[in-house]
Amino acid sequence: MSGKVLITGITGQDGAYLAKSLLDDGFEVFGGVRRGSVPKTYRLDYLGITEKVNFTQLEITEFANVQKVLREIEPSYIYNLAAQSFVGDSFVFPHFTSQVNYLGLLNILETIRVDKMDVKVYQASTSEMFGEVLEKPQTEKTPFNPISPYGISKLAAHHLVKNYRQAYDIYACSGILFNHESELRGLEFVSRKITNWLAKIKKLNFEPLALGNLDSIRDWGYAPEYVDMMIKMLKAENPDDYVISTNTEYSVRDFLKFAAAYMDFDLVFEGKGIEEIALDRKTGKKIAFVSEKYFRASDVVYLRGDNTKAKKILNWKPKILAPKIAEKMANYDLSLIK
Ligand code: NAP
Ligand code: G4F
Repeated sequence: MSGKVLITGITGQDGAYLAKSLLDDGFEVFGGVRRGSVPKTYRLDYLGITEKVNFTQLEITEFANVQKVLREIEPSYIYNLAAQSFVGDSFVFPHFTSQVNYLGLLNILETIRVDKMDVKVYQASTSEMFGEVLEKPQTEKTPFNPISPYGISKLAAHHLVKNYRQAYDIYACSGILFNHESELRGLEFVSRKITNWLAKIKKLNFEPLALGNLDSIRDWGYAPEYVDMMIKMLKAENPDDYVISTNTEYSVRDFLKFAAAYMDFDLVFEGKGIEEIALDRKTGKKIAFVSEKYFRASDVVYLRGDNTKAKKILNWKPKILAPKIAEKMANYDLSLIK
């Protein structure tokens, strides 16, 4: 395969893995990067692809900038991954979150419509749109019921994709991706927060880890497997939306136990609610505790995706599940500490 691809959000977890897969497939990859006071290419550096990417300055909330970038590159494919992607922060920055997550996509789709561009668009939708879930497990047909400013902004963008596909015959599709983690996950997300902090307890004798809702359940997959699915979606003849998930469920407490076990901590939990603590059975040392600080104004407490459609139509099957993901991430975070 070949052709020009624009990835917005290339410096993020998924952007980096996606760029690697597309470069391996022979595509010419352009990456949108917004200005910062320090370089942000560490994930691309880790994958050894920084020199292979064509970088372009992109602030997705600026219509004129989006127009300029699309007109200059004339990509055949756009993967819109740019987002304020941290649900917790969306309660603090709801306006900013909708500007990036909704208006950013509108800027792309409007440019395509006005210029009549021949381009396929992938939009990063999310299981957070299911919110307080109305069905278990969730499928492409499950009604949405978001309960965070992030979920609401992403649902608006999801509807925009459907609208531009229907009204203007633009090839645009959404991947409804459930949580996916990796060694390159941001430190603010619970999986990486756990593995990174436990490694510091193990090797540097750090203080215990503070967490929020340990009972929250997620369907965790492995990010490199999920970006391959994004590519399959744009290779398909017709645009469509797909749930991408593992159809398994684990709690935050489970993930903590998996990562702890890999580091040789045998966790035992004591207390209830915000009094709960996790001790290492062997040493009696406190490893983690619950803190009100990490609870959200409203939290999605159950997500599990039915990936039957993706399996059937795109022949995709995830192999790496939460216990293995926790091990891989724990191993990586231990290796970062000399
Ligand atoms: P991430 O690591 O937070 O990366 C987000 C990317 O968006 C970064 O490159 C960031 O750039 C860029 N960005 C943010 N605001 C921007 C703006 N105003 N203009 C241009 N670029 C901007 O997220 P991720 O985990 O890779 O997720 C990728 C996408 O999938 C996101 O849209 C996310 O909402 C969605 N999603 C993720 C998951 C998941 O579990 N990972 C699940 C479902 C959906 P900086 O480096 O400058 O911050
Ligand atoms: O790791 P999280 O912050 O991920 P969340 O909120 O599910 O969002 C991620 O997945 C979405 C797909 O479903 C993406 F769209 C989104 O961009 C992002 O990638 O939190 C997971 C769960 C939540 O219920 C949270 O309340 O873990 C709970 N949690 C408990 N203690 C914590 C903590 N979350 C964080 N970040 N930090 C804690 O200390």
